[in-house]
Amino acid sequence: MSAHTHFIAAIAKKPSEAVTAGIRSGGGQDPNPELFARQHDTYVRTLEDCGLAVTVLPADPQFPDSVFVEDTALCFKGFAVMLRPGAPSRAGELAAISSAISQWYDDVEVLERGHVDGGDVLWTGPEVIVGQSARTNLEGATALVELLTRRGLIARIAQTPAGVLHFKSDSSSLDSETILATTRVAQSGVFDSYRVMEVPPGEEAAANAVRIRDHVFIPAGSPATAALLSDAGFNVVELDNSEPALIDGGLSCMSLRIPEQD
Ligand code: CIR
Repeated sequence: MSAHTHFIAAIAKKPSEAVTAGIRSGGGQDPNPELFARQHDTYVRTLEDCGLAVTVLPADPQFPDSVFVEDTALCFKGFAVMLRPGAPSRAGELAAISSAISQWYDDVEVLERGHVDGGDVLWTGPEVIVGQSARTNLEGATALVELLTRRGLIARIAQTPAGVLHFKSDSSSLDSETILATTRVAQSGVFDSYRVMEVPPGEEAAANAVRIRDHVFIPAGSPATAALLSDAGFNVVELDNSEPALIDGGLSCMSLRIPEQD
C-alpha cells in the first residue's frame, strides 16, 4: 500500500460551540454544536477503528473553523509543512497544530509566502497537486511546489473550479492510480493520467472522500457513490457529516493524517 494511504496516526481537534460562526459560502443555517460534536466523535472513533492513533486537541472557541485541521499543515513521509491558510480568521489556528505536529516530526518546513489551504492540496501517491482557489493564491501555490520539489516530490499547480471552496472538495485519491472526482473537475483534464471515477450527479459532496488504509470514508446520503465504490472493490464507510457540511467542511478536513514514516 502506498504511503499516501497507509496512515498510522492522525491529528484532530474537537469542534467548539463557536462552530455556529464558521465561515460558509452560501450563508445558510448554523450547525448544531451538539450534533456536530457527536458526528466528530464518531469520525474520530472510526479513524481509531481503522488502526490509527488519533491525537484529539481540545476545542478552541476563539477559532470557529479550527476543527478543520487539514487546512493548516501537510504531513508527508519524513517531513511536514506548516501552511498559511487563506482566510485571515484562520491564521491563529496554526500554533496548536504546530505543537501537535512536532510530536510526530523533527523535520517541519514552513511555507514562506502566499497562502495555501491544505484542502487545496491533493497527494495522489505519484505527485502532489496544488489547486489555486479563492484561498490558495498563485504565490502560495508556487512557493509550495518549489518546497515540495526541493524535498524530492513531484508537484504541480492546477485550478480549483470556480465556486468550489477547495480542490479536494471535488476530488480524492483512492489509490496511486485512481481518483474520485466530480464531473466538473474531471472535465478540466487535470486527472487525465489517472483512472477517474466520477461521482454521480447530485452527489458532488461525496467527491471529498478519505482513503484510510483499506477503507474509504464518504458522507452518508450518497448511495450511488457508495455503490460505485463498493462495486470497484473498496470498503466503504458512510459517516454522517450534516453539521460540518453546513459550514463547507467535508470529511477530509477534520483530520491531518500521518503516513508511515519508514
Ligand atoms: C472554511 O471556510 O474555511 C471552513 N468553514 C471550512 C473548511 C473546510 N476545509 C477543507 O475543505 N479542507
